[in-house]
Amino acid sequence: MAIAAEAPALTKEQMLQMYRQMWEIRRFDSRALELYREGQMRGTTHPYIGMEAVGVGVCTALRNDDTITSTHRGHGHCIAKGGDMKQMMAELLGKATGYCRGKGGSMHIADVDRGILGANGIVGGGMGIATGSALSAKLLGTDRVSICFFGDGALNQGVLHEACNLSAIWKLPVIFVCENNQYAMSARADHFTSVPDPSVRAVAYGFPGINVDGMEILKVHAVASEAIERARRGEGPTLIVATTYRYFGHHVGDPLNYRDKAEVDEWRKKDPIAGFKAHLLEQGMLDEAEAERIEQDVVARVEEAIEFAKSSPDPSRETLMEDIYA
Ligand SMILES: Cc1ncc(C[n+]2csc(CCOP(=O)(O)OP(=O)(O)O)c2C)c(N)n1
Ligand SMILES: [Mg+2]
Repeated sequence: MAIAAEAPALTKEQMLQMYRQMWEIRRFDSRALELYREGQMRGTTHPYIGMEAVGVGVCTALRNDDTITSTHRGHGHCIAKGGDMKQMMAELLGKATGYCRGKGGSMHIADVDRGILGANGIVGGGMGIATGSALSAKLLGTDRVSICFFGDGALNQGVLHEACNLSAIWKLPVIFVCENNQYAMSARADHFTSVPDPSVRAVAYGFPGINVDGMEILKVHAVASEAIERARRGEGPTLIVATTYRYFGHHVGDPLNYRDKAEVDEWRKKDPIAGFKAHLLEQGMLDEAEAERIEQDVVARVEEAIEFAKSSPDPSRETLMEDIYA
């Protein structure tokens, strides 16, 4: 699939919102790591830091009624789709005001009213759900689309084959977005996937596949917009592979003994937030003072979310058996 010659026009307001959201994700996950290390959070957390351009680039092209399925590394997708940082942080701290009333933690955050069908601790777990959501959109006669975010580590889950084939046959409005951060836990993608660019697999299903630089938000947005419009027109799925990188370990306790610092430093030079800021400055859409104001505002909003979470009550004993499905 060729990238549209002309990327869809984004207003200054939309561009600044994208910039702000990338900062929100980075700050939220940085603080989540700290809270975990301070012993204030149980479970674990998987930071999305470094990958912000993918979630925000894709979700900016969506409507509120469009749906997304997410992964174990889901905070970025949730913020990008309009999730509430206070309820997210409360969930991370196990509080009754959290998205799952404190019983789900980092990997189960969902907000159906905003089309966020849930993070998922099962690698590849969102694929069937996203395809089902697209099927419902079609059966109901809506033009809503469904995004399935997944990692390179999920590329070889059998359900991906089933989801791709079925959605192609039925021309379902689903876009498979592989976030290829090149590692699944400590395993390098080239150790477990036979092709260097997995987007070529789309050929086997008869729909478009494209690889995009996942560190460049405008490129991600352009490719996602085209795939989304195609799906809305009833022309079926697209596979997007966004090449990206996670700056930190797989999760908070990762010893990171499988990649060297030089590699990380190379990727950090392509930082998605710094790159987009440079673009906005060059275009005259942002100046240093405004950038500073946005960053400080984001810092304050994340601290508010933490305060909200800390001051919220724990779930009560009486609710122990509520919301239990299995
Ligand atoms: C079905 C299943 N198998 C294995 C795991 C353990 N596991 C959790 S995350 C992960 C790696 C996922 O890598 P990737 O999909 O590339 O996502 P990333 O962590 O890089 O964002 C694995 C193997 C799991 N949660 N579910
Ligand atoms: Mg990965």
